[in-house]
Amino acid sequence: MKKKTRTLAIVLGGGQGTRLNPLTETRSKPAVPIAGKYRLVDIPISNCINSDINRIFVLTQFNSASLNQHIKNTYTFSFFDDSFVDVLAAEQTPDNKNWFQGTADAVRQCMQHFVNYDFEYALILSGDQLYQMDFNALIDAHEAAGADITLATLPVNAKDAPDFGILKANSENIVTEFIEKPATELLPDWISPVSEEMQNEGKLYLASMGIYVFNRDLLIELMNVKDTKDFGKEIIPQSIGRNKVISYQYEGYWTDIGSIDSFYEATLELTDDIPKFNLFDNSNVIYTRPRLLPPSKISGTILYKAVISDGCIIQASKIEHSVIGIRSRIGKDTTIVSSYVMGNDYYQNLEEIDQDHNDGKVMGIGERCYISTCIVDKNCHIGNDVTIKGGSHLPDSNNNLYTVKEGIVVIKKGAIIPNGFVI
Ligand code: ADQ
Ligand code: ADP
Repeated sequence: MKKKTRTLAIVLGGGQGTRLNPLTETRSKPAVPIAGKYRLVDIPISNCINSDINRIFVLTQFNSASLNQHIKNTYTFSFFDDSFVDVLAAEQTPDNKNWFQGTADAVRQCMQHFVNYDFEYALILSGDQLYQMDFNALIDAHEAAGADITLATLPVNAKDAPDFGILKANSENIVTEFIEKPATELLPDWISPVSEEMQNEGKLYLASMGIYVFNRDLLIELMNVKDTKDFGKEIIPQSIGRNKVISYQYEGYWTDIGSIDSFYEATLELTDDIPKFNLFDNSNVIYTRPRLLPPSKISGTILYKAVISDGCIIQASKIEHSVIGIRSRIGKDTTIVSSYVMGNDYYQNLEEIDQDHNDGKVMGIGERCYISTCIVDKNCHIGNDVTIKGGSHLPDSNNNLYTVKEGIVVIKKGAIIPNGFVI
């Protein structure tokens, strides 16, 4: 089969998305804005496109206007091409009243759509990971090994291991044992022979990245067994020994961004001089919606380790170690430190700004504010003289304006924070 048609990609776009709340309170997880101008779903889709895999389904628990709009306006292929990116949302049917019960159940419920396509391998991807990977190398390895299932894997340390599926493989990379999210006290039994470099970094455990290649017929067979819900908890461990399951060890940068703190950390790492996730890589472009925004206009601002997206109007005094999203407006004498400001979906016109100015609620961030360790969701109206100081001194909390998780303050989408407000 031609390389182009041998693979069908399935992106697991998210369960309830509770770990990313409140960012997923009003939108589906794949639509969460990342790195100033992208959406989470752009990462796995871009990796597919960069690997010449152009038939992609995104499975999501609930549909949102912004997800559909984003996919429709971004991934339009030629009329003569069979490429597509399609969103499949959990749907209630006469036989099925349930939402997706887990990752395998999501694939099972959508299997009727997949089997209409010609493919040899199904590439199953997570929707909440930041990485740049050549999936063709993964599929070539799967093919060369004559595998039934291949898991992408990478070495992790003892602190991270309990969050992952951990496996052991023999000298031919055949997976011999697998345990989903082992308790810390079980870890001594799960040490793998890893390279000297990984040993020096304390990364002694081989983790599943939640990226799977399945042979078509096997996937159809496994999905016919109705009582399995999850790949990590059931399908993968049950396949060891029964099917040829291979480990494909990945060496590059990869991180999970499924929780507020990992999302925040991975976003701010983009401000490093040489970030591990490279947005400036010619051969690994991250695609997103072309918005034709004007260049950003910045006046009187000291910028230090700042990533500024298109279409911003910034008069702040200082922006440090922060990512500023599209169409952001930031007023005079404001300081922003270690924060991600997602930006706005549209511009207010001058009359609206004048009106809102009198009410102290212009969309964007006002004057003389101090904002640190914070994620500001889209379309927020942050007044003048507002102080938001996130940090470990703040206990976890939630109200209609903001949430605090592990010291990170998340201002909810569209929140109106009045003049002089202090967090
Ligand atoms: P987790 O990431 O904890 O572990 P899970 O919560 O099942 O597993 O999520 C995997 C992906 O599927 C995520 O992108 C998630 O958003 C999505 N997803 C979850 N439930 C879904 C649903 N009902 N419908 C649609 N999408 C859904 C998994 C593996 C581990 C592995 C880690 C690596 O189980 O073995 O180590 O991924 O991150
Ligand atoms: P998100 O997932 O980021 O919360 P939305 O569902 O709010 O996104 O949709 C965002 C899109 O809606 C943007 O692309 C923007 O073009 C459009 N949009 C939202 N609000 C407005 C508005 N008041 N005026 C014009 N366009 C808007």
